[in-house]
Amino acid sequence: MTAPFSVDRPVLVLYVGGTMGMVASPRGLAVGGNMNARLHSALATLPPTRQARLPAFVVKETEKPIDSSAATAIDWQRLAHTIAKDLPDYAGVVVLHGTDTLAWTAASLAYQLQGLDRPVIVTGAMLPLEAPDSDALANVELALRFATEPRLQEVAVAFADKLFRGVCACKLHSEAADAFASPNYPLLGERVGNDTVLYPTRGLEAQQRGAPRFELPDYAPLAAGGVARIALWPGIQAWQLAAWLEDNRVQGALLEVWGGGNAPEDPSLLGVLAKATGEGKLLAAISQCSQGSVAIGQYAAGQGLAEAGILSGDGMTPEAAYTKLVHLLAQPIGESERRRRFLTSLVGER
Ligand code: ASN
Repeated sequence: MTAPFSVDRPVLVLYVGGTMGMVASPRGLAVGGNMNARLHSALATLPPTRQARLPAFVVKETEKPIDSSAATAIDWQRLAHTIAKDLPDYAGVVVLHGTDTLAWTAASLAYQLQGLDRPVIVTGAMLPLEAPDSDALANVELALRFATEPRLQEVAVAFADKLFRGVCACKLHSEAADAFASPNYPLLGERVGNDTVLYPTRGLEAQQRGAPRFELPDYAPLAAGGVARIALWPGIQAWQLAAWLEDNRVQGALLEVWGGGNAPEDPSLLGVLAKATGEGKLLAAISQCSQGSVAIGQYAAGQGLAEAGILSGDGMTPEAAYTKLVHLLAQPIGESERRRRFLTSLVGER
């Protein structure tokens, strides 16, 4: 990660799985291979002026590309290691990923690859590369163009003509090509006509990139169920929460509470939360609303969460908050440092 940026280097395209590379099978769409040839022949159908604007690229496929619904924290870790190892040889990286958990991977990569000095762009498609009216080609083209943009120094998601901060993106539509959004942060860039436009003042380079400081801890212990995600519902019972939080294997949990940071004022429920934080478990809360933030303690109905030691997740997406808990719990740091870092913006996630 020390080699200086050079536009002379090619872009590394990593296919890890997802619909973009899928082909029909008797059981429905399944992961296909041979992405190098398939991408080159698809890009060759673009008008020559657009082809001329694409950088040279090298395609690599993971040993066993997957449907991203099967991804785990181990896959996030493996991908970050691959990128960290190969990055010095490339101007930037494009990850071709399934859309279902694309935002989770992008958020996790952002924490692992802190201080990036070049672009890592995650993209995918709602339809396979060869399908009629597929969005795949346009997404690859967009990602390749941004992957050689030296002012872009972070993990981003390129999708449907838009470039999002990776740790702020989420999939909001299950069918439309325009499937991704970044509810609490503006676009980092977008396609306007035939041009790709970057808004550099919104990027990490301008805010807090600093020196490369990759953090590549072992996620394996957490991947075995170490962090739970629990959305509250009206009428949730203390015993139900306890079933999750009293298990020794659970080291942290993301709670999805109401509105601006509210939960039932039920002493037994709050008691379960306080017991868990008292045992050193890392518990954080975000809102079930996808836009806006939580400010725990603003309402009386949220005071109990504050008193139980629940960390405020501010305006983080579930993907950003969850992967941050995994990342912090995987590191050999003390509880107070974990809590401090959770409340600090590490890569523009809050
Ligand atoms: N199931 C696919 C995946 O996430 C969905 C897609 O890529 N559009 O791998």
